[in-house]
Amino acid sequence: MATIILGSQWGDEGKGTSSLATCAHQQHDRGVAPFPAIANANPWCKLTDILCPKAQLCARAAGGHNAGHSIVANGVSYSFHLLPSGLVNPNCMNLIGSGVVFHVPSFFKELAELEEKGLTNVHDRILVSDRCQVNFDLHAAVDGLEEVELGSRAIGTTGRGIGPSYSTKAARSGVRVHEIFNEEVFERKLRQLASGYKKRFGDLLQYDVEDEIARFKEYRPKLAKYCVDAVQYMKQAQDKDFKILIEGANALMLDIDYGTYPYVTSSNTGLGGIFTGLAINPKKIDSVVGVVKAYTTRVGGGPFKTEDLEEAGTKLQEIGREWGVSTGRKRRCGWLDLVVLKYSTAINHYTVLNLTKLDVLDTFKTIKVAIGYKDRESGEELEYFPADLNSLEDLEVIYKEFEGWQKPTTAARSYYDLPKQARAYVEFIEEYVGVRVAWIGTGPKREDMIVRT
Ligand code: 2SA
Ligand code: GDP
Ligand code: MG
Repeated sequence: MATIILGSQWGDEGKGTSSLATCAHQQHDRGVAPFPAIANANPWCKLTDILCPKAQLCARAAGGHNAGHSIVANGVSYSFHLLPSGLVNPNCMNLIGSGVVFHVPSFFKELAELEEKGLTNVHDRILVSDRCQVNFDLHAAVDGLEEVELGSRAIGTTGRGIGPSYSTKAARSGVRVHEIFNEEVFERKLRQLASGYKKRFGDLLQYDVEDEIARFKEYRPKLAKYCVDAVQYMKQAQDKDFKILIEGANALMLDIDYGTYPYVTSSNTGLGGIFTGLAINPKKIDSVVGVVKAYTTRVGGGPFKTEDLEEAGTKLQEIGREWGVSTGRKRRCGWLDLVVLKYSTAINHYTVLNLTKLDVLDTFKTIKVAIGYKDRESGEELEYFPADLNSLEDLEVIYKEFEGWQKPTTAARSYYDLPKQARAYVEFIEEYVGVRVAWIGTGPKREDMIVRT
């Protein structure tokens, strides 16, 4: 069976932490190749037996090394960008699915960093689909130039070449991972791609295709052992009824079709992207976990109706330590927007919610939540998120105010340890969106997660 973990807002909701929770320790079928058999012992996963499927495989479906998941496990802080965060669990196999844009240097760099931090066997527990598109350094160079071209309308990308990689994929001029191993085809296609961009940007493009080709001569022999036919691999995993955890990257409001276009990333970050990026059987999905931050953050440009540019926003940014995991950029902060969450739920069909970072609200006297938008002129109220971003400008936010609990919540271990005002907040959210909040994050550590039974 499979559990899908998806970001419900603009990202950085704590999906990595949520994934870790679902990667509970388990003892699986010894010797079922190609899944390694590893003894079970995962001290940080004490709560997870209650609720979570015990993942044997953690898979990513879309995005690239623009994602950033921070996880604190056993007192060590890990950062994941391109790799699935299931690598933290020594029992878990990990797969980079076909919908991911794959940056080879980042792959090796991230593996080395995780090894340095003490994670074991990482090279034996990671596989990459040979159908992934290759994200070249060329794409990053183009990403930067496209942002400059946009001027004041820049997206605020991570600069990781994500947009250009998906563009070349859609234009059918991209290079796939399996093509890396056909040197002649690989070099011809990369030179062609570079010359196309050279025509467009001229000398502005600071990029040497022969350098990148030379770097791939080194990567090629090292990379082969990680590449698999992910369709066959997923089929085998599902036939054997393995417990699969699918880790979403970015979040619904950054989805290329459903997000705040054009201020989005270039993949389908919602439920749809899981099916195109991984050959998962819909009948095997037993839950879709929507991860919801107790307030809202966004990195980069684009609309954000509940953004608070005053004291509250600054306080959320500081207490929540809201900095990008990949780029270190400050995240914009504001109140929870239930219009966004309801919209996100209508697309991703969450079966359960994980509310995170409730503790960040601990010291607020009053907490605001958006429950609707109102047209400034006509007074007409709107409960759904509109497609036209221009129309958003004419809308003002209708807030509901909650009394703050002004007590620490991090020590709470059960739902009824939470102050009653915090419970009222949680219950309002679940009532508004009609989905149960089953987990509540009250701190960055694994154990700071209340499981509601
Ligand atoms: P891109 O680089 O083309 O995907 O950027 C397009 C938009 O998507 C946003 N985006 C993100 N937003 C939040 N978190 C992301 N991951 C990192 C993190 C970000 C970081 O976890 O902190 O380190 O800055 C992420 N990745 C992409 C991006 O800000 C653009 O608005
Ligand atoms: P992701 O991209 O959704 O995986 O989220 P990020 O890792 O980019 O950002 C979430 C940050 O919040 C990380 O630094 C986590 O360690 C931290 N975090 C996760 N859950 C909680 C929580 O419940 N409380 C607090 N204070 N921090 C949390
Ligand atoms: Mg993140």
